Amino acid sequence: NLVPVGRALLSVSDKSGLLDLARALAASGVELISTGGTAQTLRTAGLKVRDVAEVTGFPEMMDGRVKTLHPMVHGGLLALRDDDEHLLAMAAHGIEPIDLLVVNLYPFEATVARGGSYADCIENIDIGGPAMIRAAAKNHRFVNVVTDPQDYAALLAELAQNDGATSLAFRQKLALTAYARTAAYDAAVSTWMAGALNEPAPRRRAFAGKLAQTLRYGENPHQAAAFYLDGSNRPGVATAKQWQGKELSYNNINDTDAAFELVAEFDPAQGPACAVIKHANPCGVARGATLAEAYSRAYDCDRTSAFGGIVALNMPLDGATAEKIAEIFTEVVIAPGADADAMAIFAKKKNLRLLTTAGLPDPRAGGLTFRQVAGGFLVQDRDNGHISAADLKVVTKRAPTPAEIADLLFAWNVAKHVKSNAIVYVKDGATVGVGAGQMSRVDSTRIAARKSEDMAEALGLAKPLTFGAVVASDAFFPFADGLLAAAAAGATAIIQPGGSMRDDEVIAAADAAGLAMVFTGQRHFRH
Ligand code: 93A
Repeated sequence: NLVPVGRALLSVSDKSGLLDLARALAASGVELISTGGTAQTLRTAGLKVRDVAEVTGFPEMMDGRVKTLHPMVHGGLLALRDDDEHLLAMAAHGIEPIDLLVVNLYPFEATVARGGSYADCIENIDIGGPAMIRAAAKNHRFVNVVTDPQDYAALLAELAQNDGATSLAFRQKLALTAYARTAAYDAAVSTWMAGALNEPAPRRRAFAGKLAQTLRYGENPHQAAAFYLDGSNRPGVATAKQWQGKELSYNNINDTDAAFELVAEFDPAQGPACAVIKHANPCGVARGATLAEAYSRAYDCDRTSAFGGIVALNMPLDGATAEKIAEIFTEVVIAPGADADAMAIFAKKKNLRLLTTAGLPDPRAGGLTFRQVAGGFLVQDRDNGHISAADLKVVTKRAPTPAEIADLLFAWNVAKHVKSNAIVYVKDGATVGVGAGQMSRVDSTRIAARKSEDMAEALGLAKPLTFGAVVASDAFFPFADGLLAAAAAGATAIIQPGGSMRDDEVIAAADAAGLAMVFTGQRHFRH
């Protein structure tokens, strides 16, 4: 199954690594054929190359839209070298076999990313490239196809090892990569068109990502896993720079994402904020006068759970905050930057992973989220819902005070990022109890209060901090019991969507307990 490489067609938009590859191929006697720009680059470097126009007998035309779309090219890629009829057809038409195709496509994704116009994006949809890639990949029994400059070295190593030939196993791997590339390319076109035409995002779409890295394992060690990029370039764990520490695990990536998306809800223009995450749920979120104080207050919500947690900051990490974080075992810290002091402090903590990003994600941005079910997957718009003070409807006799309103909105923003049923107690811009992921809302309410009791005991406080706190509930209270549990824990005000059949009963219970309650009219389930 070793097939020698005698002729190569090179047609690349990204010309990085091209010359080294072409030189090595030419040195081992491989004949080079190329399209306009690629041929010019090769010639300028002194390499001998045949123009594809000479092979096809047609000039490149229509602004390059038609250069390689020709039987002389596609016949050379698709012909079966062990089929008499194919060989006769090649002979009859003077078609020469092409054994190696090196193509990377017009930079469609990059054109979209830099905000190219509609016409610009359309012009950057490569047609001839994918056609050749798919042809060569189909004929991998004989043909090699390389679509990524990162694979040039592996190709040269394979050729060197086999005296100028490649193995079937190698060509099969190349073909698999090639089809992943053309599928991702067309998915990017479909995604862009859905946006350009304002088509409701989840409909009529193909989805694909680009492999960023294979992971050691998935959620558990017996599960293989990998990390894919969706090409959106959104600031976050996918595009962050890792400065130190071991490679991120599957769970680290998931939790780091949860942490950063949550902290991004807190506008840095209004001061520092910090979120500490465990198992994708926050165990503490706080604002502070300084970043270090925000971290300490977040940590104080649930010190037990914060151990081995993931910390996200809404501002660049500074030395004082780094020192505080370094006091306990922390898996990952993510922030929109880090100063030299912070870097020096973390450098001594080799296992701590530090990630920095170019900025914060926009919590109001659109986008899609995915969830798998057996036999399919669910697609929906991101939950980018947002509430401000003006949207709140006071439903109780007592209206919340301005301080309560600030905390209610804070709690609401946190609840959006807590697995349902979510109950979040907040006091003075810091969570003091979080109840997550329970099947009954009243259980979440009790768990949050109990955590606060535990912290009060640990901190030597007379009373749990839920006394005088406000509470957010991600969805309505179906009965008064959850609200009564919050009142029993000492809560003074409540924020919730409203809309229960028993709203009247719940409102009456709030009035009877002297609570202020506001409805948002918007729900934040998160499963
Ligand atoms: O416009 S195309 O879709 N029509 C073609 O026939 C064609 N053949 C190759 N674009 C085509 N290509 C692409 O041109 C390749 O995929 C590659 O990205 C690019 C290389 O052009 P040049 O060598 O002129 O820089």
